[in-house]
Amino acid sequence: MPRELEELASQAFEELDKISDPKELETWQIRYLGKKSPLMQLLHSLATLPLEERRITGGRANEIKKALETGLGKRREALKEAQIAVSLQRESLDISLPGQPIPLGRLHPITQILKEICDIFVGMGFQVVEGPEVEWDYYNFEALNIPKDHPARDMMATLWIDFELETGDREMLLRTHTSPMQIRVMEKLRPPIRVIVPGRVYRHEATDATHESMFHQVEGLAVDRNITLADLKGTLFEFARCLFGSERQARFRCDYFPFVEPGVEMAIDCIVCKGAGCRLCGGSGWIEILGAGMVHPDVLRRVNIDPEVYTGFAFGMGVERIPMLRYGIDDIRLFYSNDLRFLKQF
Ligand code: 2NL
Repeated sequence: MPRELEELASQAFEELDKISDPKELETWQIRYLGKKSPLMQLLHSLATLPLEERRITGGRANEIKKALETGLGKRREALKEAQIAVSLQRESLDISLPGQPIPLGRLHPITQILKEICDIFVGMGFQVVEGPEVEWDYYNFEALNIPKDHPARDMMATLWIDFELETGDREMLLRTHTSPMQIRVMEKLRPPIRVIVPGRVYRHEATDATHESMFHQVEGLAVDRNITLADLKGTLFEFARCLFGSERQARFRCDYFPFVEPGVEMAIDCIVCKGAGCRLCGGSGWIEILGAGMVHPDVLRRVNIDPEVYTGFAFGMGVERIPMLRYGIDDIRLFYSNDLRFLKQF
């Protein structure tokens, strides 16, 4: 019996050493330490043995049982540790790896400059209003002293909406400037009025480096008692210095727009050569940035504002030109061709 016992023990230890899986370990435990295992059967039947044999066999069997139990415990521990090591390895996170960059959106450069312009005038007490891009001939032309046969209509090549009255006249268009909204404001509100109108405008023109069929304008209007050309000059000079730098000089010259009298054009000293003359300013030292004037009395009368009591100044500027000057952009079409390599620079 003791020899069989020893063989059983050495077989059990040999198998135990090869076990690498908890399920196998369970099977092993049932086989060698379970109720029906030879070792346990033997321990149960000890009472039937003669005293001397019982002592020797029993003592050895109990030793082996203890040794197997210890071996089992160690193996179980080892397997558990190996499993933890594997899962730690699998779930390990390299926190030194660079993260996935989240692409950030940004405002279009024209949106940015529109906001900058509007903010300057808001700081001087103007209110921002926006209006429809599809307009009536009346608001875009007639109300602004531009009747059907007026040559100014040729200057603003118009995109007409395909819609005719019984008279054959086309009456709807894409606005060629944002002035129609100022007419709407003067129809609704009574002075004092101070509004600024940013927005898209449209022209029926071939596209090139300095012309787009859609571009942006900001126009402004102030109507009150005692408004003079000095208010116009002061307001617009202050605007130019906010936008282009406090050292800017401004020059006002006569110009003609049908809806103002007198009309002026404002230029600033060239932001590149500071007036000396260069390629940007065409050698003149001056850059024209906007048109303006005192609102024509006929325009005021048409919206029921008495020109004997109230006067006003108005101005308008193209928006795309400003970042073009500021950043040296030589083609207006870059703003609207959706090339991220260009747009991401702003
Ligand atoms: C330019 C010049 C100008 C106005 C716009 C205006 C509007 C009303 C009445 C009188 Cl409702 N005037 N706007 C006046 C002078 C010039 O724009 O070169 N724009 C790009």
